Amino acid sequence: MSTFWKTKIPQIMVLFFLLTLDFALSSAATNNSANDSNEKRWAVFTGDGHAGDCQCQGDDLRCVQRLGQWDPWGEYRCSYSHERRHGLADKHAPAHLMGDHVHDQGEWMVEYKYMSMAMAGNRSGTENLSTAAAFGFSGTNMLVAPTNMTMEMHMVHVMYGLRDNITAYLMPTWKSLTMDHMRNSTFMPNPPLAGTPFRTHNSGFGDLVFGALIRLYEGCDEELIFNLGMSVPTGDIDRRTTIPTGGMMNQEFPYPMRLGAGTFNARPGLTYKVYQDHGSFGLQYQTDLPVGTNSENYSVSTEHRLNAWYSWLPWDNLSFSYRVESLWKSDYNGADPDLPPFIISTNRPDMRGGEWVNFGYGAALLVGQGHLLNAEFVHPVYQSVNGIQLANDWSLCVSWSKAF
Ligand SMILES: [Cu+2]
Repeated sequence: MSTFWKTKIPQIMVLFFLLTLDFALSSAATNNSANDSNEKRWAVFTGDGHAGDCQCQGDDLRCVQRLGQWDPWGEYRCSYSHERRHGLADKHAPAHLMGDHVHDQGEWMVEYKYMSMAMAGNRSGTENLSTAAAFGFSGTNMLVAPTNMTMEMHMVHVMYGLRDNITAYLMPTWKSLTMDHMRNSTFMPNPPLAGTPFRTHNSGFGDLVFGALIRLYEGCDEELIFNLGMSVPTGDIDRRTTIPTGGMMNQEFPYPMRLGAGTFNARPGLTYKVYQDHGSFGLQYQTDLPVGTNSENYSVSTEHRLNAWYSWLPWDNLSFSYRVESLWKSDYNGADPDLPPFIISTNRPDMRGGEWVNFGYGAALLVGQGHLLNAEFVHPVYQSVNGIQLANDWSLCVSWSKAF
């Protein structure tokens, strides 16, 4: 078997596990609701003691109202109406994702999202390395090795329904990047600093993300949404710092400390969601593809993300999600001539790519008049990086949103 497929095995197994789990949960729920499960699925349930749970509207076969009481397993919830879905806590995908839902014509949504991602320690392939071992590794980190990094992002996400099936969105981003380093004991530019740590920081506007979400298909309890997304290079890639050399030299920030891609990126994606009586299930394929080369003669990683998640909805206003993500990133193309590759590994365009499998645990809460609070914690369970890079440790995303 080729090494390509060998490295894909954990991802494929995990996705298969999640699909199996979802079908098991969904068939268990169908069995629980016993009588008329067929009718219920197609939303013409008018039945028995729970008859008041649903009212159906003419021929469109969608439940528009649930008059039920406390219903911890959601067995009698009607999940088919998109109007109805707006009142449920799992109406959005887990917090780290976007492009998963559309709005009705004329409806606005405003969201504030905060993400913090931590990277800790050096890694090559699937092996962790000490800082001592990172110095000089593969002809880089000769002067300095990175040790930790934090990437914070503040995002304002505005959506507007142009048509019932077409929603436009705009998302300006603000980035705050912090990296810790250790100077090699043979550090030359400013010898008194040899063997000492230092921290660099860079913050400002990142790239501006916008696009349109086009619902290609809507069934009674499922929908398929295409994301015609892109980004424009509003993030600065030319900033400089004198901190590494203690003021001796003014150098450009290395690749991961830059605020944007420097290129226009295409960000097409596809999301499929299934609404069940007790929750919802989603699959998403999302890309980030730089177009051409930026002013510094390189282009950032092409990214492919495959996500599967399940949101369990024990109550209308509270849901819990479990998510699996497979992420593939290429190395950078080209190279910025201002970044000497031997100094530090973050100056190496051929040490940017890799493969990650992440698990995410989320919760969403609807409070007041439709305020949705969404939070998710993510950690990697598998990561294989090209060359030597900092290892991902964890990521947290929280958001507030409201549609009106
Ligand atoms: Cu929205």
